[in-house]
Amino acid sequence: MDFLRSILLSCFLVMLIKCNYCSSDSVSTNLGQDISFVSYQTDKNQSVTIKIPRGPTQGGGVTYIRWGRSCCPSPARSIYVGYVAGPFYNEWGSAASRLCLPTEPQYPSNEKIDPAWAVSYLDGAEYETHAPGKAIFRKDLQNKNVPCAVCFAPQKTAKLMIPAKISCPESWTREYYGYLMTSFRDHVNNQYYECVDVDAIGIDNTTPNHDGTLFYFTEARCENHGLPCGPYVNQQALTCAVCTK
Ligand SMILES: [Ca+2]
Ligand SMILES: [Ca+2]
Repeated sequence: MDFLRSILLSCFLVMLIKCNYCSSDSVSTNLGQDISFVSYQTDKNQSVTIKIPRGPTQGGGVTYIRWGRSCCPSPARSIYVGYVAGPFYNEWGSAASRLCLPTEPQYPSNEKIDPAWAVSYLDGAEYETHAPGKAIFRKDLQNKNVPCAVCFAPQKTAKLMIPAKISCPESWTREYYGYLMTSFRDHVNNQYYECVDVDAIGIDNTTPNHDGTLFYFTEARCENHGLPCGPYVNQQALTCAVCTK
């Protein structure tokens, strides 16, 4: 916002100069204070000061997906909630990302795709947390399907997912934290890392195993794999934090 104000003020100053109201040497400002001003000398040697109240310094907001939940943390607002979906875990091709599908899709055309194979498939998402997940998430999410919420955090200008942290840097707001999850290391469909909420839930009545696109814990390997042991621990689920500012 300050950058935009600087540009607007610069344009204003250029307009003043072009209109021969003043020379650039006679112009002064106090940008950065609560009330900005521009002072200049008119061609009749009169001193004129224009006050420009400062607007809010916050930005227009950012969006993020809260994986594993169907609501947004206050004061963020929910744009929509839905079902996580992505490519089948063991097929080549398609995409490398999951989507938060809305619960009410819109199909403006009734035309079927023919031939049926000339498409990219989206499948529902399942937790593959197995036995360790019962302790880590304090509930059994195995094979349950994954909800999501698309959230809008007003008055923010930046967002950041930090792996291996549950806290955010000073002056940042933690939107949520959880566990860093992605596709299985030996499946052919590669996926981005996503931050699944620490209080993740499963969609009701989705316990049957249909696979689809799958979420696994991520583990940092410290021994003989390049990461320092001590801060990083083998066989321990990596965390994550989603931060805004
Ligand atoms: Ca399922
Ligand atoms: Ca499964």
